[in-house]
Amino acid sequence: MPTPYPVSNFHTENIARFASEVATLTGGQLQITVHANGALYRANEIKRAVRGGQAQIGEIIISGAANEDPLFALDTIPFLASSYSEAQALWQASRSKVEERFARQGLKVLFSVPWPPQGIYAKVALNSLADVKGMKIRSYSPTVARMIELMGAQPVTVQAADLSQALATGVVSANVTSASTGYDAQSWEQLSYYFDVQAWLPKNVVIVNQQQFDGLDRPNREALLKAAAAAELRGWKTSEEKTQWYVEQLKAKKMKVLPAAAELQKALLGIGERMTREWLVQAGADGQQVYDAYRQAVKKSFSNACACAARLWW
Ligand code: PCA
Repeated sequence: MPTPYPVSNFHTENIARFASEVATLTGGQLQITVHANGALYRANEIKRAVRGGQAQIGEIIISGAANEDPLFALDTIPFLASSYSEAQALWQASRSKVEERFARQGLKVLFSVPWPPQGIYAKVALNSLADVKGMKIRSYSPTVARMIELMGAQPVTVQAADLSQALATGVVSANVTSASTGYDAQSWEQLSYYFDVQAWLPKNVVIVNQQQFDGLDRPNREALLKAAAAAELRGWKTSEEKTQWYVEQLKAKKMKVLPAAAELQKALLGIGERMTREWLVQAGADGQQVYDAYRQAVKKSFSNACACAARLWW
């Protein structure tokens, strides 16, 4: 089972526990060997390896495949879902369509877990888009790259496993990610600021090759699904619980953790609005259906007190 992130990351820890539960539930018949940190397949190769059956199961970030289908881009649209409860509502609204898109590629989704909210790391204070103009900013997906372009900066795709090196060698001077990956990459060694923008919560999925899954006997299939359901619940809980801890670690390393300055925030919200509109055009009727279901769910459950108050276009 190839996975992209370090052994000590909470996603990987969750997956290690999933693997051990599968072994227990199947009485040792089904053994999953986790190869973390892009060591077996690089982050951007894992999906193809699972499709081709070179690896039976793997972990990917959904938005890494955003160029293949707009449904894979939904959870990286800035400010569409920027809290855990909104991210959960978005997942409930989109899950069946996302699963169907993976199914078309012969992949079965076992479970999905979000990253903590995404912010911007930089060497210098960022107050407005003028401060990022032309800056080389690290991206991990086509949607993130699009946002960086709209910010007037230059996106450079760097996988998490290569992030520390890219920062150390000056390939990029800023980064878009969570407090979690910022911590894993020891960002304080090169970067001084973390703007805790809380722009979106991208999700990873654990996918299994459908044919390989179908080849398992029934008790083993059921064990896999049972462990997967538990891993999803546990993963969402841990992600949310650990967010503050990660932010505290950045502060302890003397990073300046700040909200985005008002002018920058306004510009980013405008980019979110534009990217939402662009997405709706690309995603067609299916996209509109998911979007409407999500909006309705958010309006119903959070009414006045929601983070979506910032979304002036709603
Ligand atoms: N960490 C991953 C994806 C999003 C996140 O928080 C990364 O930066 O590659």
